[in-house]
Amino acid sequence: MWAMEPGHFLWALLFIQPLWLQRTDGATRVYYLGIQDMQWNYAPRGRNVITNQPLESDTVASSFLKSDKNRIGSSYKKTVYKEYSDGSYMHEMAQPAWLGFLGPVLQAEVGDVILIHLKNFATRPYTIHPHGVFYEKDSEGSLYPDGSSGQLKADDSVPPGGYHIYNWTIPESHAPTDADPACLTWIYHSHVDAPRDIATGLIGPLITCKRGTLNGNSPPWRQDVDSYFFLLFSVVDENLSWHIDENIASYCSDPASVDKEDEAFQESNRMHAINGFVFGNLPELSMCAQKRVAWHLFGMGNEVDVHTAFFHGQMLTIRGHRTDVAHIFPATFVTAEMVPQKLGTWLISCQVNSHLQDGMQALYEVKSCSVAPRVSQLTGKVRQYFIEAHEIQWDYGPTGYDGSTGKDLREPGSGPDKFFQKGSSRIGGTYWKVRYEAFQDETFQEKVQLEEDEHLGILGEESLTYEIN
Ligand SMILES: [Cu+2]
Repeated sequence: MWAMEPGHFLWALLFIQPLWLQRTDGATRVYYLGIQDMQWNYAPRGRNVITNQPLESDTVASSFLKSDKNRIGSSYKKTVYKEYSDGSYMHEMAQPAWLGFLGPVLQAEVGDVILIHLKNFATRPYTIHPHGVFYEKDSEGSLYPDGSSGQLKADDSVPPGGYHIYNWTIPESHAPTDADPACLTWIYHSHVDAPRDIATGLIGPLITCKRGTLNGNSPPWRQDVDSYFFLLFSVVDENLSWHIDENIASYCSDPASVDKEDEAFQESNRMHAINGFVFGNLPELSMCAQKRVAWHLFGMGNEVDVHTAFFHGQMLTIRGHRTDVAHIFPATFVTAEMVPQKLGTWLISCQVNSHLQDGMQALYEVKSCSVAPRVSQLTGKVRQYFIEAHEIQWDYGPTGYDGSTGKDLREPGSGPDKFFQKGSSRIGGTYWKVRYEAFQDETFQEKVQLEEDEHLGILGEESLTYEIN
């Protein structure tokens, strides 16, 4: 009978053990993710929640959301990551409604292992590829000619019906630094054809936290904040989706009339979304006043995906600096912290003009949650300003000359003449504008005149500054 010396057996165990087990001192966090097709509605409330208008009376919102003979409307087939309770993939885990079509929140601490059991229930090959964690070639989930083969290639494309286990770790080299917040914002996404896979819906959030941040619950919860949210700002380009033809066939009433190259058709499929919701349809962003809130913000997409996320009414701290606007670019990950001070319903909007108009807005609610409101402890002065909105004619080139060339701004062919030449179909260099002007008191009779404010031009005449004592 075959037998092994006890000492040899231990040595054998050491070598059988997968490498990732030796690199960690933390928890092993196992996730069962299934890739599933689903129908997604970008505006489940059927109206522009921000303007409180039905779609019919909102021409901008309806250009994206109303289906027609050659328009898809608000619903699209997508393919997304879903989380299941175990390897039977029978019981889908509940997700907060505000997460939209994003995949489940993956969380881990420094020293942990993340094991993703990925099963593909969809009809194309997909993968899962992470940012912010350590992986070997068998767990990268990105298809490109990296010279890997065999078992190291299986992660690069999981076919329909296929299954793969991805091993990711968070070693010290990937840990949040002392200057970082407790948890860093990352993402995961499919990377067979990343732009098309992501536009189809395969993207989700991931955080890596300092040791001791997550509690032992299932799912774990950050102990350092009262609530935390994940927001994806993206002009989701459904024209890139693998399902564009099926969506045309399913939702356009006359699919044959669709010209996929038509710019207006393409624009109607660019959904200016936060977590896949447009025009204030994002639900249940609710938090407590005076409690710590973390916002994990990220962008994805194209050159249009330059976003400035403005949180009305509250302040954010990002990288140790106070701000109320977060800057988000494609594949940019921002961790912002907030302690909401003011109760009520507040707006989150991208401040890029066209994005704001085209629906990239959501509402969040700050509740009292039995914490006594903070007593104001202001010790500074009361600074009172009397400001009048005043119509003026503003000349953009009052000297009449180009300061860099000395030429007349209206000289034909000079370059500036296209802005300053006045004609039957040109306005020229002077425009009616409205400017804030400061007055001495509530009679609004005597203007505040400060020589040093001359450089302000069209800006308000007296700058409003506050000093902190
Ligand atoms: Cu934007």
